[in-house]
Amino acid sequence: QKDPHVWDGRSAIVHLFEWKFADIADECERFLGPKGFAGVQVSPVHENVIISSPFRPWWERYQLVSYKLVSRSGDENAFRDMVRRCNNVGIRIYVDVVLNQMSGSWPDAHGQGGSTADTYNLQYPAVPYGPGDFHSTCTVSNYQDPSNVRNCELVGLHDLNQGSDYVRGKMIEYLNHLVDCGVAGFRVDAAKHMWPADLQYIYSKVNNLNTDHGFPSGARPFFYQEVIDLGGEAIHSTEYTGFGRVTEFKYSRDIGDAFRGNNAIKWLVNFGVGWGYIPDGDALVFVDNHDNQRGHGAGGASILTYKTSKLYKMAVAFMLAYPYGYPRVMSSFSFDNSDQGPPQDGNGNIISPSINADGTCGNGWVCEHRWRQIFNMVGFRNAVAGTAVSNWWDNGDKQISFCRGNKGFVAFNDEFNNDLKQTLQTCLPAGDYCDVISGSYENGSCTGKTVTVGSDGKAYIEILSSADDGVLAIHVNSKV
Ligand code: QV4
Ligand code: CA
Repeated sequence: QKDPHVWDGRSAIVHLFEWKFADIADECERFLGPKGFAGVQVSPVHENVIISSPFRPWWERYQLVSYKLVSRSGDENAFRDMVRRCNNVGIRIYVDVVLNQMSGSWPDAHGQGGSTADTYNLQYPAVPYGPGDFHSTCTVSNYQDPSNVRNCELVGLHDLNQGSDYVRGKMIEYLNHLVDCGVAGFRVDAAKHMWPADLQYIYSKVNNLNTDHGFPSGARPFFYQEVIDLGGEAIHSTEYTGFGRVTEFKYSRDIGDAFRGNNAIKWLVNFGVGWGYIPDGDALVFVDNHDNQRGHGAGGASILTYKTSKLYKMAVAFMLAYPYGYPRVMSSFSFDNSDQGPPQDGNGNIISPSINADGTCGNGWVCEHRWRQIFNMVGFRNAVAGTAVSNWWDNGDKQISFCRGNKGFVAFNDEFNNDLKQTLQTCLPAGDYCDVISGSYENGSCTGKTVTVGSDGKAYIEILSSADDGVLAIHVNSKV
């Protein structure tokens, strides 16, 4: 259950954080499919408590009232329509599922679908769950004690007992409902706060993927689990890698530190397992996620986000160029404070992104996935699939380059005051190539810099420290 079941030649997913289903369906057809993305992680799809103070924060979606498919992103019909339209153009859907808990305690709790709950007395009639389905109301406070982490409440969120047959049964039913809709898999929220054996049991009972949506018969759903393991705690990622992938948070922290200049990027030569991370095939990797881009979760000041755009684009380009883990690109809405919900009107309806003439987003949406330097590197990753890193070069500090077989070449200048001006081995066949960072290769011509590779595979590479971007990337599909 570590295989994302993507179309051939595709290899990166994007988290369309808080997007509405109808907008995701459009985005699959008009952008993600044509650009070669492999899938979308959608925000939680179950019915959540509507929170009005603070006004409709993004995090209300992690507080459940029921497993009905109704939220600010849309209802079940909209969800089913999105999954079908995305699958048709080669974009898989992965749902963020919350199995650890229901909601915290809120007066007069109700959801988008009209379900209500008496959260103080652990009554969730729309599932139904009652007091006997929960752990005690102790607080998660000691990360050296696995029982405390797993059997107590995370920030006051009422903690379900996944050891109970009834509770597991409800979760399996929920996941099967989503499989029936045509999803390819799941991000499992707060997996660290559940016992590995309980999760393994639940995953094993989920149906094979729906063959009506183009999955081969016998395909098992993909599970990637949110386990924050930066070391120093009692619970380890490896407790979960036997039955699914795990989010590698060390990667997110360390790639931020590297491109921020705290740790010279020459050390990225053995990034991944060489840095003590979980095995390649077990890892789901990212530069930032919806939590740590706003100071929640893990990573603190190391994390790069859209707000530090030049370094961010370099880190994302490295993630997509370097073969370790399965990459997830973050796509955000812009925010000033960490509670702020997505662009919304006074009634709490989410406002759709608008698309500008240059392809970027408006209406408060950042859409990092529509930044040329990012989506073109998704194309790079697809072009170099199956090749290894070779001909690593560095200047002993913060300038590096490497080849991916004879299919792609990438260089980075992370020095704030020094230009990169070098003749480097690119490993590509002789010819002229379009740098897909400074421009795009479109209809046979290049809108950016052109790099000339000689018959010895070498090319003169220049990245000025004053340039908009600190990366240069060429590949077999960008030959002019
Ligand atoms: C408040 C107080 C608590 C108090 C509680 C009860 O802070 O001390 O006990 O009231 O009175 C929101 C509020 C939070 C509030 C809580 C309960 O921010 O202040 O507690 O609701 O009502 C997201 C947000 C949380 C948010 C939660 C639920 O990040 O701030 O809490 O949604 O709405 C750890 C975990 C890891 C987790 C990470 C953030 O190991 O699993 O923290 N990451 C995932 C998700 C994340 C989500 C959750 C888990 C919970 O990625 O987005 O939390 O589902 O590292
Ligand atoms: Ca728990």
